[in-house]
Amino acid sequence: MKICFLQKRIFPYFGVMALSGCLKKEGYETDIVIDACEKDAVLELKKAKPDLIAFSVLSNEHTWLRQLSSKLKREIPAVPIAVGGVHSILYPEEVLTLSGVDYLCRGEGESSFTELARRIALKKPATDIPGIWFKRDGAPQMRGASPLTGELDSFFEDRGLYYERYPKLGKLALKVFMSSRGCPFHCSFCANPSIMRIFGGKGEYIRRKSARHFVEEIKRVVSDYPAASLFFADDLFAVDAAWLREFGPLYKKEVNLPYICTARIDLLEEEHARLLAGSGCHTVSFGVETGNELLRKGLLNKSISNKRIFEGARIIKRMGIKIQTSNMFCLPDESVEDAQATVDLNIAIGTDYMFTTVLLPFPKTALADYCTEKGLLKKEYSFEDIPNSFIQDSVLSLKDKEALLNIHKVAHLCLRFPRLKPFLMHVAKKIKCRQLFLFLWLFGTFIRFRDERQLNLWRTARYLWEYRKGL
Ligand code: B12
Repeated sequence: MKICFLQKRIFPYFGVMALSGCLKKEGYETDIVIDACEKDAVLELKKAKPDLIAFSVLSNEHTWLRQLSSKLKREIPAVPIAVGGVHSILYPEEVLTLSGVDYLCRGEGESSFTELARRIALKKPATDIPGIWFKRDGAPQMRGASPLTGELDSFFEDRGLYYERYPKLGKLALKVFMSSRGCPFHCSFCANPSIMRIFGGKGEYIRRKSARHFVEEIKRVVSDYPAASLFFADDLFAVDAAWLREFGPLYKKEVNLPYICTARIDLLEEEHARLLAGSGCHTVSFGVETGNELLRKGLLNKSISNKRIFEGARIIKRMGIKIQTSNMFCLPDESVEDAQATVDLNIAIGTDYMFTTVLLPFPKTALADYCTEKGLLKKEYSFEDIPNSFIQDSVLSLKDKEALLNIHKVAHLCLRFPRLKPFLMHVAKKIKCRQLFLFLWLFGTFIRFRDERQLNLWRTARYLWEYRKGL
C-alpha cells in the first residue's frame, strides 16, 4: 500500500514527516510530490502510482487545492484523495465539499490517518474513524476531531521522504526542527486559538519531545545530511527552563551546531538566555508585531508592553545573542506613524533582523470579522480572494495602504542602514511605485538572509532564487 503526499511549497513539512514516519513504522510505503518543484505534479503523481493521495494544506492554498484535487480526480479517478493540515482542521466543510476530495483529516493524523490507510488497504469501510470525515452520496459526513498525539517520542519525523526525492533540500545549510507542539496564547492573528478550541478535550495540547529524543532526532538528520546551522521553529522554544537545562549540555556535547530559536519575549528570563547562549544559540526570534502597544494588546490580543520588550531584548543582548523579530504591517486601525513606530522600536531595542509580513486575515476569523465590521473587507470575503503572494498587497481597503505597504518593504533596510531611514521613510510616504518598493524589499531580504544565515553572496542568491516561490 503506497501513500503519496502532495504539497505546494518547497519546505519539509513537519506534519507530513511525522505521518510518513508513523506509516513506514506500520509497513506502508510513502512518497512525496512538491508542486513548486515539478513541471507537472499530476504526471509525477501518476508515475508514483499511489493507492492513496494525501494533500497537506494551509489556508492560503485553498484555491490550489481545489484546482489540483479536481484535476487529479479527473485524471486518476480510482485513487482516493485525502486532505489534512491546518486548513482542513479550521475549515473542514469548505475542504470536504470540494469535488476532488474524498476524505478529510480534522486534526493530528498519526493515529487516525494510519487507520484510514489500513482500512483502504483492507478494502474495509472507513466511516467510524474519529477525525476522518468522508462523503456519502456526495454529502459530507462529520466525525469530529482526531485525538491529539500524546507521545511525540514514539516516532521520528521521516526526513528521508523529502531528502531522497528532493536532494537539494538535504543540502540546505540551514535545517529546521520542532521540539514541541502547541501554544497556550490567544493572539488574534494566529490560528492557534481556534485550533486549541477544536482540540478541546482531545488530550494535552501543549506537548514536547524529551530533550534526549529531540537531540537524537537532530543527530540522525545532520549525520546523513550535514547542516551549518539549525532553526528551532516551535511556537515557543525558549520556555521551560527545566527542559532547557537538560537539553543544553546534551545538545552541546552531541550536536553543537549554532542555532536560532523562537521565544515569547515576556516569558524570557535571564536563566533561559544563559542556557540558550551556553548551548550555541546565536539568535532569538520573537514577535514585536507592531510598535503601537495598544494595537498589540488590543487588536492583536498579545499583551506584551514595549517596556517588557526592552527588558527582554536587554537580557538577550547581554548574553551576546542576536535578535530577530517578526512584525506585521497593514493592520486595521494602523496609522503611518504606527508603522514608523514599529521600525523605531526595533531600532531602539537593537534588533538585528526584521522579518516583516503584511497582515492576511483568514475568512471566518475574529480578525476578519473585525475588518468586515470596519468596512475594510467585503462581507463575502473568501479563500478565492486570498492573494498568491502575501507580501505585495493587502486584502484590506486601508486609507494609507500604499504608505503602509511601502514602509513594510523598507523596514529592514531602515534597521540595517539607520542613516538612510529618514530618506527611505520620506519616499515611502510620498512615492507610489510598487516595482521600486518590491525591489527595495528584495534587496533588504537579500541582506537579511545573508546576515541571518551567515551565507556568502553566491549562496544567498542561489537560495533566494531556488526558493523564490516560497518567499
Ligand atoms: C512550519 C510552519 C510553516 C512552514 C511549513 C508549513 C506547513 N504546511 O507545514 C512554512 C515556512 C512553509 C510556513 C509558511 C507559511 N505559514 Co506557517 N507555520 C508553520 C508552523 C510554525 C508549524 C506548523 C507545523 O509544522 N506544526 C507541527 C505539525 C506536526 O503539525 P501540522 O502541520 O498541523 O500537522 C499535523 C496535522 O495538521 C495533520 N496533517 C498535516 N498534514 C496532513 C496531511 C494529511 C493527508 C493528513 C491526513 C493529516 C495531516 O497531521 C499532522 C501530524 O499530526 C505553524 C504554527 C503552528 N504551530 O502550527 C505556522 C502556520 C501553519 N503557518 C501559517 C501561515 C499563515 C503561513 C503563511 C501562509 C504565511 C506566513 N505569514 O507565514 C506562510 C506560507 C508561505 C507562503 N509563501 O505562502 C499559519 C496557517 C494558518 C492557516 N489557516 O492555514 C500557521 C498555523 C501559523 C499561525 N500562527 O497561524 N509555515
